[in-house]
Amino acid sequence: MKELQEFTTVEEMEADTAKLKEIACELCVETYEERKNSQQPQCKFGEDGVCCRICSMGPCRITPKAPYGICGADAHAIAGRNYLRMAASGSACHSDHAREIAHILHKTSEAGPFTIKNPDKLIANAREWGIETEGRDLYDIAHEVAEVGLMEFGKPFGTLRYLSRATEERQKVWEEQEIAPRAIDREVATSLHMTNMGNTADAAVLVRQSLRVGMADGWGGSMMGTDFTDILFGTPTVRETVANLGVLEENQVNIIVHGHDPSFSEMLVLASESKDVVDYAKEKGAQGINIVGLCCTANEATMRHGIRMAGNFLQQENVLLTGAVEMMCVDVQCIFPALGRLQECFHTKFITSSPICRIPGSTYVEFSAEDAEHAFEKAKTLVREAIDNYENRDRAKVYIPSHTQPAVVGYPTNQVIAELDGVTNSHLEDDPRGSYKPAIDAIKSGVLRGAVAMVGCNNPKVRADYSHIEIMKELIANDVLIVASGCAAQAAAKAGLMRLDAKELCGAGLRRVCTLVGIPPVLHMGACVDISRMMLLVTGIAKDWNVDTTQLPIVGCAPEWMSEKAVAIANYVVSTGIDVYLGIEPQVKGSAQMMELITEGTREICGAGYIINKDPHELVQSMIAGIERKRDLLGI
Ligand code: NFS
Ligand code: SF4
Repeated sequence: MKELQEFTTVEEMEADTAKLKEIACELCVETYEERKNSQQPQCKFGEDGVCCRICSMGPCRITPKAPYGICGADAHAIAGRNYLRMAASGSACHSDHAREIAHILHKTSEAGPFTIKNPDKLIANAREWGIETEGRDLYDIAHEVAEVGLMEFGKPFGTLRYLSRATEERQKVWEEQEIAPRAIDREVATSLHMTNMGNTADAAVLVRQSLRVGMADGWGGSMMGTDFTDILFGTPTVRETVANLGVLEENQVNIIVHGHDPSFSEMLVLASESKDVVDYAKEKGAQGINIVGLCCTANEATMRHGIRMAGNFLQQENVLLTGAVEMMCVDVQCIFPALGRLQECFHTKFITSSPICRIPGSTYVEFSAEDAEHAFEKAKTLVREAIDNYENRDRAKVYIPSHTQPAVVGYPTNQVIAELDGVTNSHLEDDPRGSYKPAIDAIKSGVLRGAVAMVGCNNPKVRADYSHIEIMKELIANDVLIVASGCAAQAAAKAGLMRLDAKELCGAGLRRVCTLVGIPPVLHMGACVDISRMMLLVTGIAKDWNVDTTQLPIVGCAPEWMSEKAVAIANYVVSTGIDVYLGIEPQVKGSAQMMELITEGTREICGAGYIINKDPHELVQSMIAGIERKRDLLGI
């Protein structure tokens, strides 16, 4: 019998990081750990959310002795405004990314380089929006869908189109509670307006707007980003890949794609596959071209091409420290400016590509929708430059940690359902989406206790990946199925939890489901924008069950979050009626009212809120208790 491959532990990953840090020390460069130490103690006012610098009378800081800012704003107003600004910025990030994708969709043509890979999804989206499809050229339809999508950002009247995908009950809640988002940009602008000096000082109102601007992301920008990306580059399907730093190759040209917007990385992947480029690499003495990913660009590329994943957020410096990277290509978001300095210690070329993300120390090669026609040629030139750079690699500086784990990835909503449908093979011919019934039956019978969406980042405030992995292991041991995205998904992949044989770590029920269906217990659903897929998955289950999303034994968890995007996400997940378990405290602690509003107050608006606990073991216990409570209420 084949022996079970070991799972990779957090300690082993930490040992790899320590070894790479030694290299950094020898080279006299710092990493995030030194910078974190040099920031200690971190500002308590900032940590508690009670520092205000939104006008030049300030900065004002709230203390017992100074309970009001110069204008009279109290801790609740200040913490509330800061919190809403985080949500608005997060929403802007995902949505602006989606806008760029929409512009790319608008630039598609038969001749390429950007084409339509999923015409069925395009047609479905067009029909949903009442766009004529009969007898029309595919690309005409695509351009109109893109235009209608782009109007969602700034339309003067009405609420977002995608809201109609939710359950009737949800739509009613959003309408009645006045959190149904209007145009995406409007919610972002309104949030900035409300938090400007001399505007809203009522924390409850600020929290309500946080929900609304979050919704503009999850049921607006992110959902569009995901849909349009599928139309352009294909809906992901199940495929095998490998994760962790060991995916870097000693004898190949290593190119890293890092960031979020997949249109740049798609071109690089295609360019690296063209025969003349591959031949050129061989001519230059390399065995091949190895494109690997970091952060959400890795998730996008792995789900569509099986591109291997070098790691998640806190591994970005590690990747460069291996000394084996010819080129690091980044697009937008979650990119350490530190990379600009770090690459100077190596032969690595650091390429920035977006006007949104310009970093000193990088070479800027713009990739944008305006210049879509030349994207492929530009990508080819870059790959050739990376190949030219291969001979400059200083072998004495190279250290590639050996850890890798195989992973099965690529479970968008319909794939999850189609796979779970395999439990009873009740898949109906005339229902292309597959039936949610087997999934519902598995939950009803208790074979599955419920599901958790594991999402979010790494944060140096806690051990990298420790909370993710501990929580996931405990959940699957308790028969809770996991869908994962973003850096949480990569933590799972690096640990081995996306292997089919990870079912050995599961409780009897989940193990049976995994065996019958042939899925790993942690399902990779993609990048953070793909959390919108999770919303649709939960909605589909709720509709077939004839309940509202808030009643399901399903929760969200971001144990190591750090980004403003996570605040936007948490707000739309809560708006969808799903509790969110956080391992890092939101920066509002200086206001008891804000703490109460985000943990309890939102329950009166949309039936869900945050549960915050810095101890991952306690967090997972409260999550399981929360799932069981929902089951009791459903009488199952
Ligand atoms: Ni999500 Fe993706 Fe990672 Fe966090 Fe950053 S990569 S959009 S924000 S750090 S999970
Ligand atoms: Fe101070 Fe008020 Fe200005 Fe904020 S808005 S900096 S609390 S004066």
